[in-house]
This record gives sequence, structure tokens and C-alpha cells, in this order.
Amino acid sequence: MAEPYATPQSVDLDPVRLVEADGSPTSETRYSRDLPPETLSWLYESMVVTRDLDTEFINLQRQGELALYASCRGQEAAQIGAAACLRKTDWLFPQYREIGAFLLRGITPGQIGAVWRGAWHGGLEFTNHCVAPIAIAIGTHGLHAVGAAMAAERLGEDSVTVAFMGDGATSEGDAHEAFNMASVSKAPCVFFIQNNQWAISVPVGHQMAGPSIAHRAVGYGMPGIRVDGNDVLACYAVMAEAAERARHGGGPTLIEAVTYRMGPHTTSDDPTRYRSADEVQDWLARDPIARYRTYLESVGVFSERLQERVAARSHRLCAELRDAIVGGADHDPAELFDTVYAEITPELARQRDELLAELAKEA
Ligand SMILES: Cc1ncc(C[n+]2csc(CCOP(=O)(O)OP(=O)(O)O)c2C)c(N)n1
Ligand SMILES: [Mg+2]
Repeated sequence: MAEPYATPQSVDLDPVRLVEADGSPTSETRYSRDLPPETLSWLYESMVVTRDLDTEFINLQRQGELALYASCRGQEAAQIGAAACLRKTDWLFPQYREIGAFLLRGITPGQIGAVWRGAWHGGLEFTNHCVAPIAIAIGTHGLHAVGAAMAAERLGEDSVTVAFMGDGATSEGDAHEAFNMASVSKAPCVFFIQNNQWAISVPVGHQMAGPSIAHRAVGYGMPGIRVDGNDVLACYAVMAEAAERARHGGGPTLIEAVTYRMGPHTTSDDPTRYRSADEVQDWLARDPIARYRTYLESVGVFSERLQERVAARSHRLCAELRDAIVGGADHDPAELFDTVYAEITPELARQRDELLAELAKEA
């Protein structure tokens, strides 16, 4: 007789929400809003600092200091909520837009800036903070996250891995291999899909025929959950639950954080060519930071002192970024070849020598 299959999961289309767009608490009871005041303020600080640094990145790109930048404006709650409840030893596998998560891990603005300036090879320092280098090749890093989770388990570690992926990434074959592999091997991995409604100019509705991204989890036999990605407390609670399950042998979870990319895809994109001003306005009214600030005011956690502290940190980090980028020394391009393999191959050595010879001619 065939093995019995797992009982199908059901997925609620209504996202988990703890704070309404107007800042008032919802009637949700499965998840808790009760975090210590210091944690509540820290989440706020992290979101605002992320947004301010994001703006500085855009300014630097406009001033010709960076070729390209992908803004995370609008997605601060999703990223901060998801990353803040994890342990520092849990590995993050980012796509490229996760500035908030990078900052939470202690990656410096200059280190993030070097990646966007193309001055360093993909942010190798990120790995010192248990963050994999960014994955521009869409969808590939889901598999890395699953492999790392399976390895951690075999080594007897109780860490989890989190793959941050976009809605568009879930249209890639690699993502589905990752979902399946994670599920059948019960890997301690969480797929955190930021559904920001767009994959460059392709709306999410053109990418799948199913009811939601979270529903895809059903076919793979893992829990799928939709969460309001503009609600930092809901993202925190849902990720905390999924990470806990993964850490204790319960296998992977697919979380769909429903959010919005407020800016263009990257600084090279003009979104007015494919989306309406009304749509953008509609989402601006659901701004994750304004909503959370109103909530903090209502529970007596917001203060002038908090605001001043946040502004001072933003100022310091933006200055740090600017100092690192403008007139900052570039890394030695020869290093590009040193970290591909433990020992350089003859072909890479040939390419390195060719590059150095060309650079010497230019000097
Ligand atoms: C394998 C691959 N195909 C195509 C691209 C070009 N590309 C870059 S970003 C992107 C859209 C990704 O959308 P999504 O996963 O929703 O992430 P978002 O940019 O919205 O955060 C595409 C198609 C790529 N980088 N890699
Ligand atoms: Mg997207």
C-alpha cells in the first residue's frame, strides 16, 4: 500500500495583521504584540534608519557615485520584522534589496555601499555576519539556504537559515526545487517571500495562476502563511513562529509578506511606464513606518528622546556611507580572483595577470 500523504495544509488569504494601517491594534489573537518596550523602540529605530540610509543611497547614485541601487523603500517592516527575531547565528540568504536586514546584522553602510559601487566582489564580508553575499541571479539562493540548513542540521547545530526572496523569484525553477528539497528533507529553513507586487515591470498577478504565493506551500507539504508585510510586529511574530518550528525539527515554512515596492525597481527604472499613480498612492497610505509610529504613540513607547536618538544614528550612518563611497579607496582588483577557490586555478591566474597588465597600461 502506498504511504499516506501528509494532510493538506490550508492557507488563509487574509494576511496576519497585528496593527492596522491607521496604527490601531487589530483583533488578531493567535499572535502577540507584546514585546518589551526596548524591542518595540529598536524595531522603530531600525526601520527609520534603514529608510534614511536608503535615501542616502539614492542620492549617491544620482550624484554619480554608484552605477545602480535597488531601493527597499516600503519594505522596511518586512525586512526588519523578519530579521529582528532571529539569532545572530541564523544564516540569512538575501536577494539584493534587504538593506534593513544587513544593518541589523552589523554590516556597515560602507560594506553595503561597496557592493553597489561594484568596488568589491559581492560583499564577501557579509559572511562574517552569517549573511550570504547578495544573489542577483534571481532565485538561485533558495537552494543555497536549503543546503546550508541541511548542513547545519547534520553538524548538530540548532541554527536556521532564511532565504529572502522576491515574488518574481518564486517564478524561477530554482525556487521550486528549493521548496521541494526543504520540505522532503525537513530542512530548518524559512522562505521569506517579500511580495512587493512587482518583478520589475511584471505584476504578481501575471506570474502565477494560484490564489497566492503562500498557497504554493500546500503542494510542497509545508506550512504557508500570508502576513501583512507592512506590519513589523506581524512579520516579527510570524517569522518567530516559523524559526522556532524549524529549530525544533518541524521543517520549513513559506511566508509571504504582502508589501509594496514604493520606488522604482532600481535607479535605472521608470515605474510610471507600467504602474498607475493611484496604485502608488494607495500603498503610500499603508506606509509601514507611519503606521508603526502611530501605534507606538498609542502605547506610550514613542518619545522625543527616541526620535532624537534615531535621527542622530541616521545622520551618523549616512555620513559613514558617504565617507566610505566618496573618495573612498577601492579594493585591489586582484583580490577578485583570490577568493573564488581555496587555491587559484591556472585559468583564473591567467585572467588575473591579464587584468593587472591592462590596469598597468592605464596607470
Ligand atoms: C535568473 C535571472 N533572470 C532575470 C534576471 C533579471 N532580473 C533582475 S531583478 C528581476 C525581478 C525580480 O523580482 P522579484 O523577485 O519580485 O524581486 P524585487 O526586485 O521585486 O525585489 C529580474 C527578472 C536576473 N537577475 N536573474
Ligand atoms: Mg518583487
